[in-house]
Amino acid sequence: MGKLLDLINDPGDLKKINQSLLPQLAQEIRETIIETVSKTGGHLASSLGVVELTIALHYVLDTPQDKIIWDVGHQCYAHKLLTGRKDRFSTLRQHEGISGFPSTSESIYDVFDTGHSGTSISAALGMACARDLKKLNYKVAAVIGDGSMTSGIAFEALNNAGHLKKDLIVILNDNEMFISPKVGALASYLTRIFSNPAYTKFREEFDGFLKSIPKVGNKVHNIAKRFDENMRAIFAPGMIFEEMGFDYIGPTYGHDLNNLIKILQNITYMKGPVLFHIITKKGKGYAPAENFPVSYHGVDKFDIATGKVIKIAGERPSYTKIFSSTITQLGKKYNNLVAITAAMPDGTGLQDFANTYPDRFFDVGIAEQHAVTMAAGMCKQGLKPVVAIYSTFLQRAFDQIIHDVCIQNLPVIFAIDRSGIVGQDGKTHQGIFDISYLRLIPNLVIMSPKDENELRHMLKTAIEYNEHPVCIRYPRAEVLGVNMDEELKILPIGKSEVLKEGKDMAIFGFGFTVRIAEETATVLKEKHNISATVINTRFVKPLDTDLLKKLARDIPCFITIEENVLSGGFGSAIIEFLEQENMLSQVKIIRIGLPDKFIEHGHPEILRDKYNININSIVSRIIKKE
Ligand SMILES: Cc1ncc(C[n+]2csc(CCOP(=O)(O)OP(=O)(O)O)c2C)c(N)n1
Repeated sequence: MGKLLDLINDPGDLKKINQSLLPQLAQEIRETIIETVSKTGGHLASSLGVVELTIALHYVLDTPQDKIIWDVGHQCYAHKLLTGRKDRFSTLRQHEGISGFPSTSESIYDVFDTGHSGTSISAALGMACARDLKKLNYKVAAVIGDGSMTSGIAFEALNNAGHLKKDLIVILNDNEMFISPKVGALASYLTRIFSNPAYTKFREEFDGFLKSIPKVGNKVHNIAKRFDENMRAIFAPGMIFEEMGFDYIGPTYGHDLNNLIKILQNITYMKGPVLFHIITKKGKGYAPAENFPVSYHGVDKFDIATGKVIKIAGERPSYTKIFSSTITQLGKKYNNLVAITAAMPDGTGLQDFANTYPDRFFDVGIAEQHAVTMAAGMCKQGLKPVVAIYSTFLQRAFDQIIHDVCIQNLPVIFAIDRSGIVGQDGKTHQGIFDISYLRLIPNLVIMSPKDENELRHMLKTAIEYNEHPVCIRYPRAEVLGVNMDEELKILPIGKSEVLKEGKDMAIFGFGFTVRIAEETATVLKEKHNISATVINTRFVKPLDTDLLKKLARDIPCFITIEENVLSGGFGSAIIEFLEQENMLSQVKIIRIGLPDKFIEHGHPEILRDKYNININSIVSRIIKKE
């Protein structure tokens, strides 16, 4: 027999398939996802966990008129396969291929762009409000994981939705995992609900009752609801969602297609906001992902038979790894050093610190805003907090950085990983705005290391420095493989390092781009006999103003290279300074950086080539003096 998936070009085709065959379709979808991700890398475990849910939703709802919003969106692979993208699925996350996240520019079935946790309920509620005001008639469903439900914005949306009473379906996909094992009181609460045997038995019976109800309108549902409310009062403690104004259905096993379809069909007849709580297995159907969901949350290319990630020979460790070993080492000497992560102990490299100093490690859930303000509180009372958050997710905490840390000038340390181009995760994940959004904040010190050795010195410097909050920005990249100093040094704040002297131009790199600056200078010398001074800028704030003034007097042309948008970036900082000193007219400035647009997904080297952050294009721009 041919494949069922071959018959499906859109959800209309899915509806033509006999319900009894849907488990086979689920199997085919799983195989396709595993096969593809083994070649492209991607978010495997989360996508495998929602295959049945995805089929059931498209089977029951009438998409794209009805709207499904995937929270984070990393679990959307089955959705992509069912909505016209199976032929391009092999291009997943590749440059000019399909995105690894829902993308409204890619398909009418992707109704909202997502990538950051917790936005789905707000967006869904907004669509429900628009529907009602425009007197239209469609259903809106938000699919949100138990991890993303810990985001502040998700609570804000639940609170508002319970009050507005719009028809809205929220599906809580509870796999008891975030990227790492679940944390927080809400997660424990959800576990209590479904691990209470009396309640579980009651729920099974109630689910059976609910799915046996024919589609006859509200009357039976009202009876069912009253019955449910009474029983719930006996069996379920708290009922947080009911108290917030939702009808709560569940917990239901999320891999039984018939059950899911029947319950979803009935939910579509319910009025007001409904929260459908399903229990799924992260990585479902692929043993390595089921057994090691953390490693298979986001995975590189792997061998399907063994589950082993295919390592590139000679690969060096990442900057994250160096940050990890250094903070763990420094934790020994500084016993007021504490580390905070927003649900990413592995991604940020804090897991070793957590294992070594469990009392001084805090995983706050997907709650970047809270992480920053909590760090401010800790700092105020004499601790030295390091908040490790990826550049893109720190955007969430912009106000907390200003209002809670910088106004009070608290010496919190921000370890900002994955700054610059991150690659395959694309526009929602690029770390290309942080120089701009941080540089404008008074009191903040912003530094970036030229290599892994300097990263270690910067961490030590930041810990010893108590005058201002400090940001250390480093890339998602393997390290350069330089020699490591035995002794960690304290670097002078606001001082750059001149790596090479030349008279024709000054090339400034910041962090990752210092290497590019050095290599550009070498090519300029060898091929064009241009001699360049090369500067490891180290600090974008405060700038090394003495050095800048001296260079502006002696050298006619400055080149700045950054992996950040040009608007508000580090080249702009230099222009602003020279303008303030009335020196701008003395220097020709060429800024290399990213344009005023969102940068798509693709391998970082492809993106660097496309956006001209590579040696050849920089050299040719310099020669043309553009
Ligand atoms: C604001 C924000 N912080 C961090 C992340 C990184 N992140 C991606 S998925 C994820 C865990 C999500 O857990 P859950 O919602 O339970 O989904 P699951 O992967 O378990 O299906 C995290 C922390 C993010 N996408 N957005």
